[in-house]
Amino acid sequence: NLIAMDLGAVTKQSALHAKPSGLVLQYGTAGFRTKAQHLDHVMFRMGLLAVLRSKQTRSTIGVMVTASHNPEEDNGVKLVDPLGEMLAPSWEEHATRLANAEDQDLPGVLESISVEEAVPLRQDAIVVIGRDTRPSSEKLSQSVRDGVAALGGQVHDLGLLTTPQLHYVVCCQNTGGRYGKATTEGYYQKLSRAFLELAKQASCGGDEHRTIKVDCANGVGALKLRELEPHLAQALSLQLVNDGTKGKLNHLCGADFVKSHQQPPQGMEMKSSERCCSFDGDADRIVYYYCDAGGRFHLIDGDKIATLIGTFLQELLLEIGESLNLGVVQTAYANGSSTRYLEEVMKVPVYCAKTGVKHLHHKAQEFDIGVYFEANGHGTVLFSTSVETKIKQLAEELEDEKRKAAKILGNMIDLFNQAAGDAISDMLVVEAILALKGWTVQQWDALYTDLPNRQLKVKVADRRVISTTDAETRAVTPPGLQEAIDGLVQKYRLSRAFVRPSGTEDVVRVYAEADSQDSADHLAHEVSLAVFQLAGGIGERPQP
Ligand code: G16
Repeated sequence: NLIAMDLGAVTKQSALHAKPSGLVLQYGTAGFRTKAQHLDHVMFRMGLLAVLRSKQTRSTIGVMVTASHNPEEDNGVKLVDPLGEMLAPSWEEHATRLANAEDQDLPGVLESISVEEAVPLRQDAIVVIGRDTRPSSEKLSQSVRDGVAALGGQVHDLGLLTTPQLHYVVCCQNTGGRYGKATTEGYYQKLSRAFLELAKQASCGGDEHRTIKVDCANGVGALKLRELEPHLAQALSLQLVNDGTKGKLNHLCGADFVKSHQQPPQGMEMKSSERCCSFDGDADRIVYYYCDAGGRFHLIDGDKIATLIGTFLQELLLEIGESLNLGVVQTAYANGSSTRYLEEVMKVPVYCAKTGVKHLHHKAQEFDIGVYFEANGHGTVLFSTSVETKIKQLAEELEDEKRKAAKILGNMIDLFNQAAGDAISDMLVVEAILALKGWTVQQWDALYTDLPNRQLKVKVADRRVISTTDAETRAVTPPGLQEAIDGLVQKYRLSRAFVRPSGTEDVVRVYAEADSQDSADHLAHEVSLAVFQLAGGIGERPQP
């Protein structure tokens, strides 16, 4: 029978991708991530799993080989579900089980997943693969291909790709082209067409040639921006920094570095008030920043991107005369000032989800228009199908100013990558909004003032000793940790702090905010010490 034949091929192939014994990995915030040399068997097995998922959903499934913001030596893999979303949670469990099975148990685990999920084994399977620019990625994506082939699946290897491009392609592939053409060329065409329309609408009052400096984290974003640029017909010029020609991926550059260190990336020369932005290693995150006349660095993070977008969409809806239900989803890392601004000034409902776009995306789907962004710059906007249809219809039916606003909104809908947070798409969205509003980067920044904050990492023997509740804002274990944090927070004004185990790095993350930078720094340090003492810190004690 078919399954017996397949499993024979799997066992033979799997011997070439043996699992280091004793290694245990978890499907974390964004798939598996660890040192690249430990991932060969995981890649092969995710190829196998993608075939089962593809058969079960009768759809194309994506596999992305990347460790995104992690150091160059790391790598990782995540699966992309039929509509371009992150893998369903029950399949994350299968992924973990499969990745950790000892070699001899692999056929048994595959069989039990197939039975549990009622996978129609005779169904064809198609898997699309993408990878980032890490030195280890090419070989690891070959291991994914081997896994897909071992179970008789068909592979489309798209090679170097940004993560959001893979999500886009998978979504297009499974929606019969309604979302766009399922190629990178189709992606550039869709985004640039919408952007050029918006640029035209913005330039009615003057010259709208814009330039932006982009730190590409020495990653795949640089290659893809170079492919996109000719499509932008000079409505936007891109000056690429850290384009991968010399520096190391994510090293002293990229969105994660800029956000967590609150300083510009290496190699970025900023003239006063110039708009600059940073992508991360696989171009799914973006943060903006600029220097003022006094040389002070100002970070504009995901919260402020969400606020700009939310404000603009609200204004458009008002002009069109449509009251739709617009909500914003954030995580515990959202700056307190941003949440206050959204709730009190914009008067929109705000929800706090657990870290990981999969959680935010899910919540955002509950709204007509769901804006979701993590403070680290990962996010997008989701429009319900009925809203999309309605707005595009109104753009034909309405007159004058209302029609103009509906057209702008229609193009905005096309400009967002609704399959995933996307640095390229988000950058074009921000550039279009600033042009349409005639805003400078300072005007945008002035929407509200961030509360000073600090993020730190603490090394512990086993970060799983920390468990959390209330969207990760409170620690349940180890005993005494939350009480310690509560006591420390009380010492400072306007303060808040929480800790959580990272799902992408082997660290515990600490976040603190307070009324001054000094207080935020002290609070973060004291909380780090509490983690070190109560959660089994290893190595050097956290230094102030
Ligand atoms: C991934 C996730 C993000 C998350 C980040 C950090 O980003 O996609 O949603 O915020 O990891 O997660 P953690 O704090 O659990 O390590 P990326 O850009 O690395 O894919």
